[in-house]
Amino acid sequence: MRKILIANRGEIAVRVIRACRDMGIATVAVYSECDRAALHVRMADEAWPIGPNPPRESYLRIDTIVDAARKSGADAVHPGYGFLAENADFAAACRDAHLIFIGPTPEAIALMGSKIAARQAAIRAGVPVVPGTDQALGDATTDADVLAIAEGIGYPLMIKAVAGGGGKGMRTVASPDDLPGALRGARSEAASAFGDAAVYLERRLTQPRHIEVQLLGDHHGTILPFVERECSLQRRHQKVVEESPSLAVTPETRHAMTAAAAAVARAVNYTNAGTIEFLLDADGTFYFLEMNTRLQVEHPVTEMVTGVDLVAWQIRISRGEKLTLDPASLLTPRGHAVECRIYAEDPDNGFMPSPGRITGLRRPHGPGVRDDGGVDEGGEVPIYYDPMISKLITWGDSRPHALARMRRALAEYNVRGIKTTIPFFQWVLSDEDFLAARFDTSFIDRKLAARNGEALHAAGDDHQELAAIAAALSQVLRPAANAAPAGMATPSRWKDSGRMGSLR
Ligand code: MV4
Repeated sequence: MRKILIANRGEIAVRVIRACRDMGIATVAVYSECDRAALHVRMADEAWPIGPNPPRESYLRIDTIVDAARKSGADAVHPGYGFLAENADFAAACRDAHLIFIGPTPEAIALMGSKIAARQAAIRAGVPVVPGTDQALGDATTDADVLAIAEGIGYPLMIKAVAGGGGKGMRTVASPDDLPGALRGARSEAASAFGDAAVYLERRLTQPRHIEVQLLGDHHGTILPFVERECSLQRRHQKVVEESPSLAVTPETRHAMTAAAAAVARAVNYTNAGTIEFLLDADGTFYFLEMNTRLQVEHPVTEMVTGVDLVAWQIRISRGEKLTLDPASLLTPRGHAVECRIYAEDPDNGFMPSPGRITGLRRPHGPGVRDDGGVDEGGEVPIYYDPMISKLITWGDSRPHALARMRRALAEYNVRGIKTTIPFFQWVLSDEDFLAARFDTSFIDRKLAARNGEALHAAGDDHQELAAIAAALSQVLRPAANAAPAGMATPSRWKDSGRMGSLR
């Protein structure tokens, strides 16, 4: 494998380019019109235009992207996450064009794309699922049928789209009275979002944690699970903070949950990187939820506690190499890692997108800090795509250590020209329930509701501004005390001065 086309943009395209460079593989970027000068384009060895800004006309164009791969002489395609990453037709189109799709087979993508088929695979593997329907409820199922099925499951329950996932098209139903209306709403939403009106029912767990297990599968029958990620902190079904390991997972639960995840993957002959999502109840019981057949946004926290480069392994697996990782070490976290997804959004204004030019950018560095960014200073955050500008990940030898480093890194982070969710994370990272790891999937909504719209204060920004003003004023007001010694005022003399030398 000599050249890989990355069918994506932003930080994940940059992440994949970095893995390719580490491995001596050439890279091809693709870009829409507004992305022609984007960071991923400038970092790749070559770049091909794929159309206008709307995703449907560029990053979702299977034909154009496969064409770019062929013309550029790429041997393989990495889809990143989002866009075409879980599109079985794209994976098949790559295969048909003799391009290696760096991900699972089209069959595995299609199978797990049906959330009912995924549930059935889990049941076959002997893995617990939330009580619910094991058949899709199509248009032919009447309200009376559904009410009868619901009676057997119990309330509250959830209506979920068979073709959905990630919370899209979900409805909670508290009582039989609400069922017909919710059913109609869920079906029409599913039909317009996924082109498939089929739904299914699940008993709703009230305050579960959202825990997931990363795994890798090679083409020689080996499937290896990794220590879990805790992803309970979500807003509108978007994860905001992730960490590994989870403080809610005991060694016994870890053992059972990772074995269950591997069993589900084995039941569908899964290859490449994938993630099994579970709900974890307060009593320690866990239930299979769904499988994501892609590399996930939050993969770095797993990399930080296991030392494994997941993207590099995706590439090796797709070249036919065997997984030679030590299974036990993947289940034994070294320290603790946490990730904050930095968005170009205004947390004081309902998390409204805040697109525009990044006029100033200081990124955090130092021990235990990793910043997976997708934009540079001077770069634009377009309105057309997900406004995540960076993922900030910190590592420490304990959870408090990782969190202290996250607070340090967030304070160093300085983004000018657009609003970001950094103040929101500073607030979350000062919450005593969060610090004690006392949370579930309702945490963010509850805390935001309790806050009642009170502004999040961007303390870091103000301090920096004040410090700059103070420094300038001290120069103006006390010229004698701060003046350079005589003869050092001209730039040429300054450059050669002994004082400058001592600063080097
Ligand atoms: C659930 C659930 C409770 N009970 N299913 C949301 C994302 C998608 N992957 C599945 N999700 C959930 N499914 C049952 N049977 C809770 C979630 C859930 C959630 C629900 C409401 C608000 C925030 C949430 C965060 C994570 C998971």
